[in-house]
Amino acid sequence: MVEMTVSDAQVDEFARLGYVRINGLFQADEVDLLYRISKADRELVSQSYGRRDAAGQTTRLTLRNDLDDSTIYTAIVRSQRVAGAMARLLGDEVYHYHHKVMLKEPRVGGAWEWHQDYGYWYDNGCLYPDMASCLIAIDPATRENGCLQILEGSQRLGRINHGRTGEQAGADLQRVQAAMQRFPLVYCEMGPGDALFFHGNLLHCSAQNTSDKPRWSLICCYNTKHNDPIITGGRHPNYSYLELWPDQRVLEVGRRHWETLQASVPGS
Ligand SMILES: O=C(O)CCC(=O)C(=O)O
Repeated sequence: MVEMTVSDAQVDEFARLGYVRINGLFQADEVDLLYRISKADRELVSQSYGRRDAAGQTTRLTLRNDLDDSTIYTAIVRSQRVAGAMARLLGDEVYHYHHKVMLKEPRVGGAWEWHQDYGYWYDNGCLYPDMASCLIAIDPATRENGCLQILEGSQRLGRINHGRTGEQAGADLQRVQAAMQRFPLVYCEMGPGDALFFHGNLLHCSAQNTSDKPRWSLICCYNTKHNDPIITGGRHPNYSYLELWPDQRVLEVGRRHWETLQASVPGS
């Protein structure tokens, strides 16, 4: 069982490059459960909604501000491996800001335009950009199925203004183009269970999925305790203590979640 702690070198890398990638953060049996559960979870799909990109193509996601302790998603959000690592990277206690499953479907899955997450989290009353996400691949993510793209080190630009691009918030394109000449573009091709921790000001996007393979991922987003939003009633929650769970809970909770899903299948 992996008891993950982030090294000083990784903390330094996160500060310099705006991201840290940890391959195999979730082991085969854990990610296999996450895969089976998410693909069989009819509620997840029925609660999903679409966001149109600039070209009019739609990509879907299911976003949750709340934690349901009987689900594998929550066990991952609460895990030392993700939340504990995130606290180390951001240098403070973190709380759950939201999590989402991105459902980029074959052939139809639209793009996510260039943006910074803090570009719009700012509007929720967060004073500091001390916020970050951890993307965990459920399906293999490749250039063909529209893997995440990042501009390495671009978090150093600070927050860029965002406007509407399709139904999404996109960063000012003149600045994105200038940033593209200054920071290396990295295609984050990932295998199931690989994780990418990335800073709220890191410029990122993903292309349309023109392949015949889905690209689903779980993204867990955290805010720091010192950055409790200055307004209440925003799109995502204000600070509340996040209880962290030992890493083995992912398998324990995941197995129970899978059994519950199977028991709910008509005719089972
Ligand atoms: O996973 C993707 O394709 C993009 C996700 C993203 O940009 C985000 O969640 O901010």
